[in-house]
Amino acid sequence: MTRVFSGIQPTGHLTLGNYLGAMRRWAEVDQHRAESLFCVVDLHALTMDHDPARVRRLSRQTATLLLAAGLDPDVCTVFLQSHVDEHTRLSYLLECVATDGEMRRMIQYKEKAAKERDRGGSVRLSLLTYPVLMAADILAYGTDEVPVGEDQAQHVELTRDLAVRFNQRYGQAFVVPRATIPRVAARVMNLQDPARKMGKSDDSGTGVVYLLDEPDVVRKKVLRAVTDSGRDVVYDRAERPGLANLLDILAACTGGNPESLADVYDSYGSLKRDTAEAVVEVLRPVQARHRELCADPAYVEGVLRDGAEKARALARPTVDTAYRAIGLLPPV
Ligand code: AQP
Repeated sequence: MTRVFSGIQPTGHLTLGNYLGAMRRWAEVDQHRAESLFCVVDLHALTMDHDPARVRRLSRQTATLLLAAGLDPDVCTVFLQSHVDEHTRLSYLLECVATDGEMRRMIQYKEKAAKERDRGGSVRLSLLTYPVLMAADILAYGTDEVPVGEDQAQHVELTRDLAVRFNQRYGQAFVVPRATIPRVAARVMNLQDPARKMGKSDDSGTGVVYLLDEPDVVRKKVLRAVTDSGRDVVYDRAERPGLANLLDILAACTGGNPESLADVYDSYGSLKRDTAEAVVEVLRPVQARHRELCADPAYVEGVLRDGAEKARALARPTVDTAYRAIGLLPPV
C-alpha cells in the first residue's frame, strides 16, 4: 500500500493556506487511499527565535486542528515529531551525506535567514539544517508520497537527492519519495500582498485568514483584500495576482475552476462577497469540531500517545538499517 507522510509546523496559528494547500487533502483524500502519517513537526519550530510556552501551546493547538480538520486516528497516524527519536537519529546520518552548498541554496532558508537578520537576530544553525531534518521525517517511514503545498516542493526534491545518494553510496536503505502538489490552492497568497505566500508566521494579520478566525473577521479580511487595477474579472496570475488569488481561494472552497469562475463575475465586490462566504462555510465545521475537541484534551493526548507509538514502530527498522549501512556497529 502507498505510504504517505506530511508535516505541519507549530510556528503560528494555522491559516487558510495550510488548510486548502495541505490539511484538507490529507483528510479528504490521502488518509483514505494510503497508509498515512501526519506529524506536528515541533522540532522545526525551534529553528527561529521562539517562546517555549508558545511552542507548547501551538503544538497542542495544531494537533487539535488536524483532528478537527478531519484526520481520523482510526485510519491514519497523528503524532508529534519530538515524541519519536528516530527523526533526529536519522537526521544526523543524512547530514553526513548532505552538503553545505545544498543547504544554502534552499529558498526558504534564504528568506527566513534574511528575515531573522533584518530583525537584528542571528541565524540558528538548525535553520540551515532544517531541510535535512525534514528529509529524515520523510525517509524514516519509507514514504512514497509527500502531499505538500508548492512552497515545500524544493525540500522534497532535496529529500529525493539525499535518499538516492545514500542508497548509491551505502546500499539500499530508503524509498525515494515524491511530492504531490494540489491542482488548486497549491500556493494561497497573502490577501494584502499577493506577491507573498499566506504564511502562519507572517506578521501582517490582516492579509492572513486563520482557521480559528471568527466569521466576521474572515469577511472583513476578504472584503479588504488588495485587488489589482482594472475592472473586469479575469484569471491572470502574472498580471492580476490579487484577483487570481481570490479566484483560486473561491475555486478551492467551492470545488470550481478559477478560469470558469472568472466568467461568472462582473465586479470585484460580488467576487469578494462570495469568496468571503465560501471561506466562512469551509471553516465552519472545522471550528465546530475544534471547540468539541478542546473540551476533551485527554482524547487528543491519547491520540498523540498512540500515534507516537505506531510511528516509532514503523520508523525504527528503516533507521536501524541506515545506521548499519553507513558503517555503525549495532549496540552490544
Ligand atoms: N499559503 C499556502 N498555500 C498553500 N499551501 C501552504 N502551506 C503552507 N502555506 C501555504 C502548506 O501547509 C503545509 C504545512 O506547512 P508548514 O507548517 O510546513 O509550514 P510552511 O510551509 O513554512 O508554511 P507557513 O504556514 O508559511 O509557516 P511559516 O510561516 O512558519 O513558514 C505544507 O504542506 C505547506 O506547503
